[in-house]
Amino acid sequence: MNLFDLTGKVALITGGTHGLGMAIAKGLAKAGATIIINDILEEKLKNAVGEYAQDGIKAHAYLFDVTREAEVIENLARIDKEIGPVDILVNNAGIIKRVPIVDMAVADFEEVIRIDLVAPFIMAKHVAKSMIARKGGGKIINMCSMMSELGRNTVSAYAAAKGGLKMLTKNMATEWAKFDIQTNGIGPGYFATAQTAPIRVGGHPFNEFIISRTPAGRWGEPEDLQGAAIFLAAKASNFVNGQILYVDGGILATLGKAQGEP
Ligand code: NAP
Ligand code: GCO
Repeated sequence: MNLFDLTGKVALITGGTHGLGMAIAKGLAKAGATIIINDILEEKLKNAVGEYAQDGIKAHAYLFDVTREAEVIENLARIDKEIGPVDILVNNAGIIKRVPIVDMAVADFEEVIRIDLVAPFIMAKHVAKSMIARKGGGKIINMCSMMSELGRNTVSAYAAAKGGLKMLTKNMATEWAKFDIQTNGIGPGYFATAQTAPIRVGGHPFNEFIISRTPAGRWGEPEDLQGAAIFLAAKASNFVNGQILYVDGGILATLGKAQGEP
């Protein structure tokens, strides 16, 4: 249905060299978008372009750090010239550090905030500026998290960033909706990627905890996010603003079940 057709649209997915970003980029490509990815490591970009090509997708790769505003401005200008203006921005790049608050170095806390909250601000600020100037509207999708709503031991910096990103999403929506720019978030539950591998594989007890805490009874697979991403990137969501669409297998819907409960 053309409500979900992205043909002719240019989509920039930050950190789209693997994990959720790559799955989202492949989904947007399937819907017709031209795909642009970025990363901070040349090698990862090169490998990713090859992986996209195996799926018949031409991924345009740009090497820059989303936390450095000068690099963002320079590369957005290059993208404009070489590919075309960005119609869809997915603020996907992110890190996590799992350290109890009392043991966490301030520098580590600040690094997580910089990449997971300040960088989406920098990226969206400059993409929206261009969208407003072109009077063509656009779509901005911020990768939120269960930690936009819930706390968990050892992820204070990440939760502060993702909670902030939820509210930043609402503010972006407030300021930019009048320019026909829809800003929303996707809130994944627990997904099987490199980021969660340390708490999921090798018999880690958190694996069973998540399976029991998730009504769907499993970890998310990156492809589970493609439908939500296409919806929020397409005409179908033109009157949706400032919403966080949780794709979590039901985690946020339930208190969970007691030991031994069916
Ligand atoms: P991931 O496997 O760790 O991938 C994160 C990506 O961001 C990597 O490609 C990484 O590049 C890139 N990146 C990090 N810092 C960057 C920077 N300064 N500039 C440019 N790129 C940078 O994470 P994921 O699991 O796919 O998650 C993707 C997003 O979804 C993150 O925002 C994460 O917080 C969020 N999320 C994940 C889950 C989950 O369960 N996995 C759930 C909810 C939300 P390098 O590999 O080169 O460092
Ligand atoms: C953690 C996980 C989570 C997931 C995700 C959940 O340590 O709790 O890494 O933070 O990445 O954000 O939605």
